[in-house]
Amino acid sequence: MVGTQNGASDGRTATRAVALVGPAGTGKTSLAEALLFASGTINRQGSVEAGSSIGDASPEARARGGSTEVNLYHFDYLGDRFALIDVPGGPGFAADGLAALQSADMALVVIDPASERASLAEPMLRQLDELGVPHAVFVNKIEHARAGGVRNLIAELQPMSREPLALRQIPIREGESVTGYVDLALERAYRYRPGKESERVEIPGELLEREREERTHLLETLADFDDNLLEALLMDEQPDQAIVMTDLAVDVAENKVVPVVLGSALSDGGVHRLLKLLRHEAPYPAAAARRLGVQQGGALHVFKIANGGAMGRLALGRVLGSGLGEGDELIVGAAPERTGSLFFVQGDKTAKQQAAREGDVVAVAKVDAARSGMILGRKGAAVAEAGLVAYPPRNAAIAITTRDRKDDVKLSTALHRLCEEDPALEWHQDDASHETVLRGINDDHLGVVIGRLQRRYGVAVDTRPPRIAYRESIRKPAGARGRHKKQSGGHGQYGDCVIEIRPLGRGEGFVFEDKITGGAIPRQYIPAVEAGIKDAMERGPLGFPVVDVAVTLLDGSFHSVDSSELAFRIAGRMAMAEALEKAAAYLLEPVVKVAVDTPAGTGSKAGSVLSARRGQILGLSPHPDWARWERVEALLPESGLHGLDAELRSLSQGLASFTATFDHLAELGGKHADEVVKARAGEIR
Ligand SMILES: Nc1nc2c(ncn2[C@@H]2O[C@H](COP(=O)(O)OP(=O)(O)OP(=O)(O)O)[C@@H](O)[C@H]2O)c(=O)[nH]1
Ligand SMILES: [Mg+2]
Repeated sequence: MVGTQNGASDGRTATRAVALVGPAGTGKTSLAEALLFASGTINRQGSVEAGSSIGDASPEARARGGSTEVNLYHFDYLGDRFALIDVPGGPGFAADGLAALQSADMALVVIDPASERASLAEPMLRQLDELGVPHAVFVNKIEHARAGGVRNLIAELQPMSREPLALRQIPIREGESVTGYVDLALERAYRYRPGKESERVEIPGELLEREREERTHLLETLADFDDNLLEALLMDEQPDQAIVMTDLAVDVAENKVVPVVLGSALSDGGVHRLLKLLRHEAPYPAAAARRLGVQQGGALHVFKIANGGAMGRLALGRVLGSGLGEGDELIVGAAPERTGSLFFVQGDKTAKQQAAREGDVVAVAKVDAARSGMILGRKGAAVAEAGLVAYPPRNAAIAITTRDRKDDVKLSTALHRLCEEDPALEWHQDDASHETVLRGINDDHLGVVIGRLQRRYGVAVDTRPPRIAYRESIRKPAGARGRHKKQSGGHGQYGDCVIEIRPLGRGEGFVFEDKITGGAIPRQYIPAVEAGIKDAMERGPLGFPVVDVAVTLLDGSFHSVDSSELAFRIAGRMAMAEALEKAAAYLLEPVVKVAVDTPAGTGSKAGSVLSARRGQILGLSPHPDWARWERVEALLPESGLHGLDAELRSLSQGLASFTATFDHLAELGGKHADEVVKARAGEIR
């Protein structure tokens, strides 16, 4: 049933959207596949590893064996409809679909059971708290959990969450592996059956005590928000099952507790249980609509623009507040636009729909002005931007050149489209180096983007590290004369100037002083001399732009017929080039300030990496906001950023990230400088 046009429906028929989030490789795409299978939506469970999953269908994702972009799915379960938003966990790809979190009704943070990897989940737990999105933790790959592992895991996770974690299940072990679980709310035990719903079994005798202890803990957590339950516990009464279930649903919806459940996406462990949890506990979209400030009349929250599919440009978004039909009017920016075709997305398949119901996640054609992050209102409803999610910094850059110059226009169109759909990507034409520079989160990210560029748009490109903005300055004053004189045929050329140059303080730039007296150079030619001087400064003796120099124009001469602006410009350039040669030029390199965030215990290793890259460590301290993290700050030559991301991640289970901002220019001498100058000479030749 489609919600009414003039307001939200009662909500119970609305589709609920669940985001699967969490670290790379924990099994989100596998879990989506398992949910589709367990709900009867597909009759064969594909696998990421075998390349047969519904999600990760793009060649880039298949090649990588992990998600490179958000996957969307939908399914019905016992008459309820759900949309799944499977957000990649790989650091280079996690920005894709992040915006979708804002309108999701619930997020499942999928993690693996090893407690030493728990801190990988911290950034996401923090972000969900920040956004106020109700969430649960799904501990996947539970068959691999070590004895006592779940207990340790909870202890590690709790400090990372603003809300109390509520362990809902405890594992049943047989030998080395976990074969089932005890549900603490229902007080029932289940044994996993691969490919099927679990079967009910007796609670194993040796687990009874642990079950009682953990159940008490769960009830106490719930009692913090329910006085009646608290009273029952104080009176030593067994609370009614219905009360416990209602409390759980309410507390999750209000983001007061974070349930933790266990399972295995590959062997269907706990997946039916998870479906039931979603059915009973996932909030309806009215709450998300309120969170985003969607007014009466409904709206579409656009979380991504997709250009890659057969249908051309599509706005992916969530329908809030009411249903949406093809041809409905949406306010995009200030102007109304009619929606084109509507599609449901299942992995890489799109199916055309006449109408979407409240809560659906849809792909909409023709809303050309829509951008990721916009909330498109209906019938004059307020239009807003959803507050921006925090995208990771762009720490990798490459310079791109087309193999065939004829492809240059195609390249810029393609880059425009790629950046439109991927907000973590940015490209620009660098004025100084005349390079097309693409910036992304890390090398992994850029590698996938280059693959996409070639596959989708057929543009073959070469890539290399972008040039570093080296500069040069001078150590001592010098003087020179520039005289340009040419007598060829009729009109000659004559320009002549004498200058003196001296070093300025760092950051003072360029100063030009005119001390010409008695008309040695006529007024109208003086700007031309200055222009010539600036020409020469574009490439100093070492091959780089010259900074922090004062130039004084002292003297000169002119010819009443042959002098011209051009002649004086050439004279100015000659004088400056010669003066710079004499002034002991030296190299300056850009230095950035970096802040590396890394899990506790890896900070000093990160510091060594920075030192080895000529970094100067400013400090190592606990992270200001995150419980088990450290922050290392340092000044680092910009050249040291190349490959830094990969090196830091390799020492931190892929987790360290950093920000870098330009700080200052610093003198570079010795063999490093020689190498830079030599490489530059090679380029100029
Ligand atoms: N043993 C075991 N392996 C699993 C389970 N779930 C997923 N895997 C494996 O873990 C690997 C990663 O699974 P994915 O589903 O691609 O993980 P993901 O979380 O989507 O990863 P990203 O998209 O990179 O963030 C694959 O090789 C899966 O086969 C599970 O329950 N048990
Ligand atoms: Mg995935």
